Amino acid sequence: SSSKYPPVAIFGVPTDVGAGTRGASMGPETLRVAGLVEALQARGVDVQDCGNLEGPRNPWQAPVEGYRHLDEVVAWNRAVMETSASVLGDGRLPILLGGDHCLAVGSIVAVARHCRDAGKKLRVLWLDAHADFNTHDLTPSGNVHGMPVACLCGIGPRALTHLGGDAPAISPADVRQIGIRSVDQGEKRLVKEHGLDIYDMRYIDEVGMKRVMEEVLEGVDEDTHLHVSFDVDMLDPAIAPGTGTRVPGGVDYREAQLIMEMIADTGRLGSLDIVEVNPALDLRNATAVLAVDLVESLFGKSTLMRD
Ligand code: 4U7
Ligand code: MN
Ligand code: MN
Ligand code: MN
Repeated sequence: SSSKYPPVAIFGVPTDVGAGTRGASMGPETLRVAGLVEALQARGVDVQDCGNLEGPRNPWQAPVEGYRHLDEVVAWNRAVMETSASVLGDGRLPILLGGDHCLAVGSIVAVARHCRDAGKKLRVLWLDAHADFNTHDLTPSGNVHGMPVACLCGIGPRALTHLGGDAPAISPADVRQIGIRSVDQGEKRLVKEHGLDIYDMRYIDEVGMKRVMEEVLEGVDEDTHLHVSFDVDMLDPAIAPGTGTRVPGGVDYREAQLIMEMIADTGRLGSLDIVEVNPALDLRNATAVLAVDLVESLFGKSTLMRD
């Protein structure tokens, strides 16, 4: 094909076991309805839609030892890890359609192992309002979607930290977080202790998104695999109301486009999660439509005349 992107494989993960609000389980279908596959094909990308994974239902229980639904979270993540690994093994770029953000554990464990085998450097771009660095004793909710970055860095329940066998899957030095504006009290301390590289909303306001992205992408070269974990609650709720944990003061439309455009310019995108889209809270599918619009930019569609 004429596309400068590798072929992609899309798979849906219809669950909200890690979330505190129901409805993200409907994310995969709503992203398809918003035209994700067609938008990628229009970019010249070879797209395979693998359908949806299966897993346990959401039991909707109170936390047990600081975790809600840990067994179910682990089961879904195991399926995600296996699917993502097999997609990468086929030479395709995996696109996970969540589902809630707990699924990034399985997704990134698979990507990290792939990078190790291929001798590539991994950089994870975590686009989110939240740092997702909670632990069972710090979490105010018990919701595991607030914990995936900590789990990936080796802090969390053994079933998740060791999902891929060895731990930690990644180092905090591999991660750049963008759009952050809600970090819990104890979580703040832990984030500082581990030196997580956070580009929060205040920093974005002060220096501008262009400079933020230059810093975030510094050192990315031909041996780098970029993993983008896109929690749609990074976006301002005024443009993306369809998500369970809205936080005011988010990334606006042009800033979000610039994030995606500057990632596209590197040509190093290797894998993608699109998570936390909740159509039950949305207005006319606006959030999924916006997510698809942003994915087009991530795959090189420029709003200006640079194609
Ligand atoms: B998401 C929260 F307390 N920090 O842990 C928590 F504010 O994947 C929210 O980023 C976590 O959407 C949000 O429950 C998880 C809360
Ligand atoms: Mn998140
Ligand atoms: Mn979030
Ligand atoms: Mn959320």
